Amino acid sequence: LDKIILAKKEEVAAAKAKVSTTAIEQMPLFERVCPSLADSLKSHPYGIISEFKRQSPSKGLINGSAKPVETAKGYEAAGAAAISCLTDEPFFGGTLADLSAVRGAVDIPVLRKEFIVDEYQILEAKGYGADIILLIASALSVEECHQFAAFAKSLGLNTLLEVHDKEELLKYQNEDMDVVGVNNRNLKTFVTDYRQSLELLPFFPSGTVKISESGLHEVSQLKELKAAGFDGFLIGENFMKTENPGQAIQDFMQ
Ligand code: IGP
Repeated sequence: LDKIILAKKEEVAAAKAKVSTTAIEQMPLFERVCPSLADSLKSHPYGIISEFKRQSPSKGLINGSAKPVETAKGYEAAGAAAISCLTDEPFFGGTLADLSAVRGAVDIPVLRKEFIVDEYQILEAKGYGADIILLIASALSVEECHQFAAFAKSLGLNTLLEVHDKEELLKYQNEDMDVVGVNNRNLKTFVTDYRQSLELLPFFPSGTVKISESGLHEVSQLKELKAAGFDGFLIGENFMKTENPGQAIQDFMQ
């Protein structure tokens, strides 16, 4: 993660030198009103945020031929509550062009899946059509996290806070976070275990909209987590590893 964050800071500095914040604020999508992620999770079966992900550091190439528009349309048609789109290129093979393509293809909320280290990326998220940003507790100080969430709120964006353990949950959670996600992937070992979500459950303040992220591949896991109190799920690889991710989520939810 440290390596990714360092690289990201350089990437953002280069992007800033190329495109001014004023230019981003003038993008046509910048003025949009973003739908609520929490509402969408509640009004869709299982509350699945399905992810467009070509590759990852832990799995390597997952899908070399998937197209963002077709995948996003397939996800929405199957009943996904939201779509997560990776925009990190060096590690995940995603781009801001993917985000624009996904935005143009669907009406459900879209998450810019990115390592946010600077407010500039939050402006970009809005300009390229995202409704939600991700803030990763492990990658940010508590102050940064709160500052970024407040900034996102001022733009009308939803914030998804990602935590890995009880310490992060208790330290980083605040009223500007719309949804909190437990990432079941251990960042040191890359091993996923959905029981991590169950373990953190008692430590959520009541009323928190919460999701479980990563390593989910069985409907039985979703049923168990849902019964325990989770409002939604972030699922990527299980759908992306197939030739037709839209069909895969449809089959999964049947
Ligand atoms: C999806 P999976 O195991 O279903 O493909 O996981 C999502 O949770 C994962 O891609 C993810 C991620 C992240 C990627 C969760 N947090 C932060 C990049 C950065």
